[in-house]
Amino acid sequence: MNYSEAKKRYAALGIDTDAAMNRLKDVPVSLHCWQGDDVRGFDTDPNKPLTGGIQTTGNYPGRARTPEELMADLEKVLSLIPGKAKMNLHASYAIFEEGQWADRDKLEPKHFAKWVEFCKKHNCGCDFNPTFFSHEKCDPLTLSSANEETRKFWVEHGKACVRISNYLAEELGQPCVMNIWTGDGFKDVPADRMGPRMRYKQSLDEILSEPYDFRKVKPCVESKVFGIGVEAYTVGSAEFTLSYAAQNADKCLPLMDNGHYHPTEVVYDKIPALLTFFPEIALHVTRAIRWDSDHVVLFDDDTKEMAKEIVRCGGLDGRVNLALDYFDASINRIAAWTVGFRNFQKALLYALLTPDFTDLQNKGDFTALLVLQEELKTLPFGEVWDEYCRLCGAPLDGMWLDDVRKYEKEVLEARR
Ligand code: RNT
Ligand code: ZN
Repeated sequence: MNYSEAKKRYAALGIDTDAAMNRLKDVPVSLHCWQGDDVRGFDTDPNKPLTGGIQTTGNYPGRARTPEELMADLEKVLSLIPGKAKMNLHASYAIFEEGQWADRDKLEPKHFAKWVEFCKKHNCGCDFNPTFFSHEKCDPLTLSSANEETRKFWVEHGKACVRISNYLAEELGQPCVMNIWTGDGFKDVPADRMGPRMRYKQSLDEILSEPYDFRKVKPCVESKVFGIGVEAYTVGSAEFTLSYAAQNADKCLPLMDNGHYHPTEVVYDKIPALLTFFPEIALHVTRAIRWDSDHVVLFDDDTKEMAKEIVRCGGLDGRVNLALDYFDASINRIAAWTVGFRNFQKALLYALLTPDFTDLQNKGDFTALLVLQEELKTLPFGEVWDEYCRLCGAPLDGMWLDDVRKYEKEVLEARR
């Protein structure tokens, strides 16, 4: 089997493989900078604990410790992936000139100038995230804190991030998706569940009162069910963030992370549910094992089904903002980034190669629907994937791991 034979097999089902590849190659998918340094950032002591209920586990050698190292690693990843990457930064990745450190409420666009340079060099846009965790002003709450001074500090951080997102969008000529996620919540049964939510709502209103053009800066609110050490109560629950986004649909989007729901809930089913009401939504693609463990994204059924819904619901036409969100510190971080990005590309390509069986469903021919859906699984997808990698000038499967090993020997091992 080669590509031209595979192309015929798909053509027999009415699928144009060339069109699918050409469609996918320009769809931006955000590459999260935080896989490279275990979510530590540069603006505070990198050895402080990661808070907010998220956790990286493992101590594989060679994590990036400086902006230069992180950019070098990202560059390596960019050379190994097909498709169109967009950068995704957290505010904690601000880059300060000697003696110019600023706290999170005082961050400015200039602290991201080096990242803009990096994105321009690689011809990519940039998404952004305020960092409401791993900081001494988490009490542990941030935007929902009962301490007015603390709450204000974090609101100012959010506003600063709107200005930075605007700068990124202007400089790079692409919209900047700015995701608001806080780990605010409690380990044990709270006395007051409503108060923190009322304050979170007020804080969001205050942050979004900072002027911005919603076509350029796209604030999102990400929900969560629970986190480590925050097991009993999460302020930004699913109902809370979804209601907020629905009530403020002219200025923010809902963001769903597929690690943030109860284990039998599936985000792929929520995609069309939200798109019925929201013109635009955002996703964090991750893999949860038993909890929001943020394992590397696989080419698995969950990811494939998400990609299918994104494609089927017109998500690639700007209705669904796509971002990866995982962090594994137990394996080579470059390989983790690369394989996860490639897997999501595979899932999207696979979805674009899936015939539209809506007619069978509407006719009630569930027998044919089941049979045909199953038979798709053994089509020569690998040939089309290889061709897509060639089209994008990216290495084929089997051809990049040695390169990562070489980089590990030459660059990562020197980081001791
Ligand atoms: C945490 C959320 C959030 C973070 C990143 C670092 O559970 O998924 O999106 O992973 O902002
Ligand atoms: Zn997330």
